[in-house]
Amino acid sequence: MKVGLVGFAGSGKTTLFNALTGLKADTGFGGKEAANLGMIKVPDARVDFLAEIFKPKKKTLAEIGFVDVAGPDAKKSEKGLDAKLVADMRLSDALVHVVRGFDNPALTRPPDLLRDLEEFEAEMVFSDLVQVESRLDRIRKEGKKGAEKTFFETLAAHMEAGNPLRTLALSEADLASVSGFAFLSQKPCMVLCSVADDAAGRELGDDLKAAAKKRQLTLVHMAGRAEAEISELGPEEQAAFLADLGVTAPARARFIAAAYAQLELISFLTTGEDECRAWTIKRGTVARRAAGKIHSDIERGFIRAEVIPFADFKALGTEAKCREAGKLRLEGKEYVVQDGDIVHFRFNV
Ligand SMILES: Nc1nc2c(ncn2[C@@H]2O[C@H](COP(=O)(O)OP(=O)(O)O)[C@@H](O)[C@H]2O)c(=O)[nH]1
Ligand SMILES: [Mg+2]
Repeated sequence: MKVGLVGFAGSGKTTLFNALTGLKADTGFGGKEAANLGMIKVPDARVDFLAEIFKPKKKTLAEIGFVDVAGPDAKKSEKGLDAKLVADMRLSDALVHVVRGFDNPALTRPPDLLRDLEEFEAEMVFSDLVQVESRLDRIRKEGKKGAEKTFFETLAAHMEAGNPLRTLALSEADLASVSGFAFLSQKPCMVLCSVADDAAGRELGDDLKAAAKKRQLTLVHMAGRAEAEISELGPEEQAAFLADLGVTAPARARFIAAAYAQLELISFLTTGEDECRAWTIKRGTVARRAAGKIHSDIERGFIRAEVIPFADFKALGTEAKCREAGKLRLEGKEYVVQDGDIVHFRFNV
């Protein structure tokens, strides 16, 4: 899972990247071209519980990988999706769009969450529209008629009206047929408002909420710079400073909760003497694909999955008792894995 942090230059992306990952990448405009890469571990009490019981050599939490995509130089323009930026964004599984609500002295425009949200979302839609138009040009040149032309015309019309592709209901087959484009406005996305310290504990405006809802985007807001500083402190100090800001949990915890919901992520679990581990998958993933998260051999040689829901395991305490109580199920390759499933894959290579 790779999440791209995107947004206009100077919107506070790298500062948030630091707050979320605990790293210390350079902020401000250094003319830096390379993207920052980092991971956040997803705290999971279920993994802790399993590790208590199995006493494995290793306990491994799920991770979300972050790419702080290097934005264009602010002096060239305050916005702009150059080719490299778009290419980086297309490689992300999901996007977190950072919008600026704090005053940045390096920029001429005053902060405006709604304006930035609408403008940058429009840029992403535009970049997709250019791709669709170029496909349509080719279809027209080749004199083709029929379903393909109609389909791409539908996409174009939707975007010309200013709508992201994510709000267009498409069939599974249609989605698969355009997956190669890696459309930006179709990616799972949430909007992270980086706000001034005194706004951290306040509700966001209704106009902003409406603009997000129209685009099927979740909004999260946090005081990026303060959170980045707080993330460097010890646990007790953190709690005191967070209370001052008017928030109850650190940025990372709030972010993970929102990201799992908006990006439709769940975790399944594996246990053993070597390792107890959580694996992140998209909701709706079938057992065979989930097995591929662990190893491609397990996906290829998939025979079946032995599944115990975590709640049952927690209540009964051992695998043997779960088996006796009929809580261990055998599932086939098309089984849709559920959040908290403890899965043991049977496979042959
Ligand atoms: N006041 C304030 N300044 C911030 C905040 N977040 C970032 N900044 C400052 O804004 C500038 C740009 O931030 P940066 O994270 O580098 O933005 P990026 O270009 O999107 O990566 C830096 O000087 C930061 O110190 C914030 O929450 N509040
Ligand atoms: Mg940056």
